[in-house]
Amino acid sequence: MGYNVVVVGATGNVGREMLNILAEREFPVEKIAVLASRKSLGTEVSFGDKTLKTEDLDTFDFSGWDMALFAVGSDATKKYAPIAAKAGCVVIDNSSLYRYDPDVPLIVPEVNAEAVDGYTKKNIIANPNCSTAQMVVALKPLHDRAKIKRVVVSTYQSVSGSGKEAIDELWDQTKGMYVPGQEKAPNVYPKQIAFNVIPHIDVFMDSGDTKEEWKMITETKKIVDPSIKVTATCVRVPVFVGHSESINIEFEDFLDEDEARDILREAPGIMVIDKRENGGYVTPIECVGDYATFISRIRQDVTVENGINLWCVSDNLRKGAALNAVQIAEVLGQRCLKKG
Ligand code: 2RA
Repeated sequence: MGYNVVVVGATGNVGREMLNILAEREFPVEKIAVLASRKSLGTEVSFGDKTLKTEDLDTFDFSGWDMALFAVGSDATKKYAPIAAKAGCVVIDNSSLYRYDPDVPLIVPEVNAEAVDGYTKKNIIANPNCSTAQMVVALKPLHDRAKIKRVVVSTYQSVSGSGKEAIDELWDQTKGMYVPGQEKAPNVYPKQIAFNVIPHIDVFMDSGDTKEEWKMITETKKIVDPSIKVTATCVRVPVFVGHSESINIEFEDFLDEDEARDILREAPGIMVIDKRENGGYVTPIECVGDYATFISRIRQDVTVENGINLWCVSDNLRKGAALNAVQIAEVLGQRCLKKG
């Protein structure tokens, strides 16, 4: 006896990865429906060895369906998630719409799986921002051992975080640098992304932070511990898939780098690759398609009493979005929607 699962936004990068991961992890699916907007109606998408035809989100009846993984923007989520939730279908939402709602659990299963139980308030569970997800997987085991006071994070985020158009822009701009007459002006981003980096993701806020930086701060507090002080600088880099982060952590108590490395080695969802030699660390190209949050460059920060620096890399379409959503579905099924 499996679950009746809907994937909303099945033709996008994240929606397709959700289907791939549901199949890879052999999630117990009784029935599956793949939905898209009218413009993508009938598009075929893969689910394991099956090919599914997308149905119309606008007319879909969510009654009788157990859970819906939403991989659409906030506007579509705002319109359709309440319809699904009201029909008794639990929504697992990848947009930012519900993340900050006190009545909606914001979940990274390796960190706060038990908070899934709170889904009943709105029949909605929120998936965190991709750059938050990989960071809190690394922070949680260290916080449990030596209570984190402050985090300073700089991100190096791939263009797939902005969607397919951004991937095409990086490709075309890079090609255009070598082929006269094929230059590609910035469109998705305000400045050229090929051979460049852009210290601006999402919109600017009055504080001078961008919304992406605000998300990392706010979501880390909600998922791990509201007492943790976080400051972030989020940067777009010319990488197709895979977000990287340089994370500086200050603790209440002293934590030795070797003990930190041992803790991370044992922590769920983490792969430590940390050798102080050429190539003894992970780069984004190597994380693509993997489930793990990779940690390298673990070392004492001797400029403060109790500091550690580390390097964190993960596939932003997987742990940063689709994998985390499927893991939430697994926890929801195991904890709350037991079948047969
Ligand atoms: C980005 N985190 O990387 C944002 C949304 N996926 O663009």
